[in-house]
Amino acid sequence: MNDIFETIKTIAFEIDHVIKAEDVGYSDSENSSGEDQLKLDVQSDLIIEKAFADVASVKALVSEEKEGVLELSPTGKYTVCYDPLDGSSLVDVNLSVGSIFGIYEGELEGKNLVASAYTVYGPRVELIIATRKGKPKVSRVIDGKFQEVFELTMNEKGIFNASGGTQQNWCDYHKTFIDDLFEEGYHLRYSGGMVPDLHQIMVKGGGIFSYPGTSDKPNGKLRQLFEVIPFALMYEQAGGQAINNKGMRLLELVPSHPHDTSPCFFGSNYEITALREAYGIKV
Ligand code: AFP
Repeated sequence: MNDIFETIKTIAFEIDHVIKAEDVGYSDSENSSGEDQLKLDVQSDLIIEKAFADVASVKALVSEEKEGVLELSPTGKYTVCYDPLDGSSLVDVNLSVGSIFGIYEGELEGKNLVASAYTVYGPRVELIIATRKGKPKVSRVIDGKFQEVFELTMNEKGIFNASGGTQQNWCDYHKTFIDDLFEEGYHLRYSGGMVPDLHQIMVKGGGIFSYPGTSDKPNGKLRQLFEVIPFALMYEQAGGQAINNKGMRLLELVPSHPHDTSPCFFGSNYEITALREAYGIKV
């Protein structure tokens, strides 16, 4: 998989350059989830598609920005599912954004995710890689190249509480769960970008990020293949947990369509235990 990780590093430099140099306006198109695409989404998608075109181990690509599967090398072993520029609507306000990659071997489902990676384009450019072995590794661009700086390890309990979705559309027990954490002294942290929000919780040692099912979006907003499952591997390997609203590990999800979403909760052990209680999930 090293060729894939090296390609992701090249992609990170290119997308970072485009974010800094290019127009942040809307393109004329929508993505497969019906959302308006920014020019940056389209450009980032093209950069990734071109970069993987000649990587022999990549059998196919599935992009959050496109419908369907793009077949590449017939002898390749892996399918790379990616969100080219998650949180792109935050670029105009100059907040951090990121790219997310899930590397699957076999059918596109959680148990076949062999590795995941995400890039953070912020004040610094960082790349985090998780495999099924060991802690996720954080590399940072120093002197023009990625250098490993530390490993992600989550504490048993954190201090941050981040929940997505419109509060008026939360169900009562989600609202109670979130309010109770604030009553306990948790700090609100929510930028509206999945990458920086989940990254912050892991780097600072713990807490919880929720994107619940809501009355307007019963299956949440975040996509299983490109966002939810890749981050589930990160959290589990860092010593945390990642489950859905029924208590199922997100790494066991089986999407029936590439763009399926799922309610999702990523956190340290203490907060996920509290979530199970609040949601009435039996262990
Ligand atoms: P954009 O790519 O449209 O900026 O959406 C970002 C995102 O998919 C994810 O990065 C956030 O966690 C989530 O949406 C925020 O959604 P809410 O605004 O509904 O909380």
